[in-house]
Order: sequence, then structure tokens, then C-alpha cells
Amino acid sequence: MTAYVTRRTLMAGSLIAGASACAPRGPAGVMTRPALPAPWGATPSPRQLKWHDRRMYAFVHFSINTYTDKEWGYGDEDPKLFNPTDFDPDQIVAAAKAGGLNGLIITAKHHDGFCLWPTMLTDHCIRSSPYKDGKGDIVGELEQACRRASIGFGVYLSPWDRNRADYGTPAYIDYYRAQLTELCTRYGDLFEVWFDGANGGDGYYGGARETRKIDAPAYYDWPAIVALVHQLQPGACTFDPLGADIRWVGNEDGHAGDPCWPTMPDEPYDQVKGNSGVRGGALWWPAETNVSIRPGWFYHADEDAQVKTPQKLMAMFDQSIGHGTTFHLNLPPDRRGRIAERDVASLTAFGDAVRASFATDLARGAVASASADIGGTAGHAIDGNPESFWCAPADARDASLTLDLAPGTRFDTIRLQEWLPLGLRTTSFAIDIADDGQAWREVARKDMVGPQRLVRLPAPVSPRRVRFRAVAAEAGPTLREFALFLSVAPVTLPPAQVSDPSIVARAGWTIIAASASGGEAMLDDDAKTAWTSPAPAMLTIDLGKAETLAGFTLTPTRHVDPQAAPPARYMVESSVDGQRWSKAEEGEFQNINYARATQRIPFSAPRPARYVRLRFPRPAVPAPAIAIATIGAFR
Ligand code: FUL
Repeated sequence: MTAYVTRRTLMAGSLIAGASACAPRGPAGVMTRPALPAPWGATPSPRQLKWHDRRMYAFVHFSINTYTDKEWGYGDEDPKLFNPTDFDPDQIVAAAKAGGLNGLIITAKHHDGFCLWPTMLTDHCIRSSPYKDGKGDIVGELEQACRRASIGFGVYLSPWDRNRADYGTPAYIDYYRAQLTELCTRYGDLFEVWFDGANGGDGYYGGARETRKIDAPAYYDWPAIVALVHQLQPGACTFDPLGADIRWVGNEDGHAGDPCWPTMPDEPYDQVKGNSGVRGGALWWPAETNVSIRPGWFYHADEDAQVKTPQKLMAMFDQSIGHGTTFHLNLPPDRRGRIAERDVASLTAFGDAVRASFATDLARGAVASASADIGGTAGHAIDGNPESFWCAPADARDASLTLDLAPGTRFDTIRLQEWLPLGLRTTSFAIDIADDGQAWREVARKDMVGPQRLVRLPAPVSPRRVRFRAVAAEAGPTLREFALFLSVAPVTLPPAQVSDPSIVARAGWTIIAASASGGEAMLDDDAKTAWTSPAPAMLTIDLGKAETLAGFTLTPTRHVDPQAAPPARYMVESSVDGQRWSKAEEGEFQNINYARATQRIPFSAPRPARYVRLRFPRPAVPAPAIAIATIGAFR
């Protein structure tokens, strides 16, 4: 039969649903079609609904940091450093598409304030760079490439600006809003506008070189900024303060809670709740899972061997999209302005596996029957039509939907979607299977269906029937999709090689003094083994032979541990003879607690050294100890 309850009839229905949830009515009260039940709880806005369906898209961190080998620029960088030799927006977009990504968000301005578009609002922008003799526009060129490839386009605009003298004053807010206005009016339709939560700290600030602290909600007036975006770009979702359309998932490691409810209480963001969401929260404020394909957000040659494998990307796909969030995967272009070969290989293998796994919905052609439904909608969960859905009556809170499968149907993955305009009705559900004449056997039980839920079975099954069963629900369930797949694993890539000759090999290094034992854990390549020390932490390394060092690297533990956090600051000294020491560098690690990426700290000038002494006065966030996974050095 044809779709009876479609999105259009639903929309019409839901307008009247609040007044009378169940009474069938039509024009002038004629009983023509079944009324839909009232939505339960918070529901998404039209722009959020569209955004949920984008599922996965690329982040592109590209800026002056790509050329200074940093994660956070101080704001005093010379724009002439930005000089991509072979910027290829189509190659970047092709890499995203190879990974199955359906959109791209570019860092139009990161915390250092350098703008990738030719704005007249500041000279600290691409007009002052050698790229195309100052005539280039990275934002516009990438936007055009996205349009050519029919994928969405969005922008990241850091609220924190370490370049601006007026940062912290009302004048800067006018500047920021003017920047936003340019980005929202020059580059066609945007699907997302990204505001970064990192705010305030030390910076160049027009030469002041000082620390500035701001009270972000009061200073930025987020509701007014979000309203500006919505006025200029009605279809764009904003990320991520309270009042924005999308929230942060609470980590930069690529995993959402299981489940990750799209609803939250109407109160300031909390990282733990952000990761799980809150069942029944008043706000539809869904999470986006952001993670980089490499340890850092920007490209660093010494991370060439640490590109996430296709298997790791698939695990993150399951832990983001499969738990109800979108998957926002960062692909940092290298100094040429291209996505490096290893990243492309990993994306391609991951994208191929996703495409192969989800190419054929094995539920199509099954016979669907529901324990209860409104107007014969059972088949709508398997018709492949995103506008139709199965809808159980409001009081059928234990309703189930059974599929009689074609003989020989073999699957190991179940994909479910709820009809979001009617809210998150199902609290938990089970998947049961049965053969002819056999009783039902439960093979999975999960909380939340939501925007998208993936259920992976430990091994393929080929039952005659499979059933979705609401175990606990606030109102009779809906299913926009009940699909079955047989997964295809990504191919395994050969081990990656580090190509960077500036990295000093650690063979022959020894720790000759330290504030705690076990320091050897920092001298291997394994980011899972770590050294922990009470604060202040100190260690002295003997490199075994004299080197000319240009700087050191520190990799924090990836694992978040309340007992030990990465260090906040460093003080490094070096010595040729182990007797006389001189200071090499002192400063703050940037975004270390959240990004957990390798930090590269260049010395002001290369220096001969056989011994290096490092001091870390305190952890980056309150914790009993400091933890460090790896220490390295570069020439
Ligand atoms: C963080 C920033 O500080 C990082 O540099 C990166 O842009 C990430 C996506 O967000 O808060």
C-alpha cells in the first residue's frame, strides 16, 4: 500500500495533535485519515532534522599552524608563513567523499586569528600571504569544490582571537559579528557554523602579550550570535554553546555515550551529561562527535605513522553514528594543501567498507507486521522512504514490529531510526529472532532508538523472522527505518612509516633523575604506557650522545583518568656536560587536556645538548598526579 502516514500528513497532523491526540479528523472534521499521536518530549527543529540526516562530514583544520607545526598559534605569526605549494580543494573534497563524508567544515579562522578568506576587516589574513600573491580565498575555493561534488559546506570561526588587540572588549564582538556576517553571506548555503569553546588565555593581542580571561557567556552573548547566524543562514545549525543547535559530545576521541540522547536539560553544558545526553531533557540539543584522523587537529609530519586505521575509523563510526550522534571527522591538509596519501588510503578503506556494508538493505522485500499501528503503517519502516514511518498508537508502549524474511537472509547489523518529529518515544528496546516453529530469542537489548541506532550482532544470523520490541517506552514507538545488513570489514593497510628525518631516535636515551620511578614508559612509542608523578614533576634525560636540538615533544595519555592529568606548563633546560644547565624554553601546553595530541615545543634557537631536564609544575586540570605518555625531541 502507499505511504499513509507521510511526513506531510504528519506535519499537518502534529499541528493538531497537541489539541486532541487521537481523534481521527480531517478537513472540516471529516474523519478521513488517522490522526497522529502527540509528540513526546522535545523534538528537533527543521534545521536540526536535516542536519541529523547528514550523518557524517569532514572537519578541515588548515591554517598558519600547518606551517608552524603547532596546534594553537599565539597570534603573532607572520601571514607570509601561510604558503600552500599545491592547494587542491578538489583533492581534499575527493578524500572526504572517499571516506563517505557528506559535508565539510573549514577553519576559516582558528585561535591565532589568521583568516583564510580575503576579508577587509583585518590584514591578518590570506591577502597578506604569498598564496596566489594575496589573491587567493581558501574558504571560497573549498566551498566551490564542495558544490562541484554536491556535498555540504560549513565554517568554523574561532571566537577566541589571540591576534586582536581588542580581544576582551566590546569592539571585538562587533568585529566577530562582522566576520560572521561575511562568512554567512559570501559562500552560499552553509549547513553548520562552528563556535569553539576554547576561550581566553595568553596571546599576542596586538603586541600586549598577556593573559586575558573572559566570561564567555556574558562576553559573547551567544543567543544574539546564534540569532545572527539563523537570520543570515536559516538552514545552518550552530555548534555548541547553550542555545546553539548542536552540542559537543564531551571528548575529542570519537566516542559518544551508549546511548547519546539528543536531549539535554536547559542549563549550561556539562561534559558528562554532554556525552550521554539526558533522557527527557527539555532541549533538543543533539551531540556531534568530533575527532581527528590524526592525533593533532592540524597536520604534523611526525604524525604520519599515527593516522587512524580504517578499523579504528569504523569503531568510531559505530560509537558516534551508531549511538545517535553525527560523526565529524577531521582531515588536516599538509603543507602542500592536500590530504596526505596515508590519510586518503585509510579514508578510502573505511568508506569502501561503509559503502559495501550498507549497500543492500536485506529487510527490503520482507513482510512487516506490527502488534499495533495507526493506519497500516508497519511496512513503512522497511520501504526505504525517509518520509514514511511505522507509528504505534500512543498507548501501545510495548508494541513490536516483526519482519518475515526471505529464506536465507543473513545479517549481523541492524539499523534503526525513530521518527524524530514525534519525539524520543522508546526508552529501551530488544531485537528478537526466531526460526519457523521456534520461540523468539532475544539477541540484543539497547536504550534509545533516536536519530540512528546501529546494533551489531557478534556473528551473522539467518532467522526466518526478526522483531523490534519496545521494552520500555514513554509512548507507542515509531520507526522510520528497520534495516538489516551484512557487514563488510575494512581492508587492513600495511604499517605506516614516519617520513620525518628531524625526529631524534630515542634508542640510547636513559632517565637519570626523576620525581617518580617508571619514566621508561615515556621513551617508547606506545601512547598507552605512561609515567605518572606527583606534582611538581621533574625528569632528566641523558640522550646518550650530543645532539643539536630544535625542540621537544610531549604526548599526553589519551586515556582520561581522574587520578592523573597532563601537565599544564613546562620548563626545559639543557646541558652538554650534565653540570652546567641553561634554560631552553618555558611555557604552557595548549588545549592539552582535551586534544590529547602530541605537543611540539620549539626552542627559540637550536641548541647543542646531551642532557635535557624537564619540569612540570602542575596538572592541566585538578588531579592528584601528572601523567605523560611519551617524550621526544626534534632537530
Ligand atoms: C578545540 C580547539 O582548541 C582545537 O584546536 C580544535 O579546533 C578543536 C576542534 O576544538 O576546542
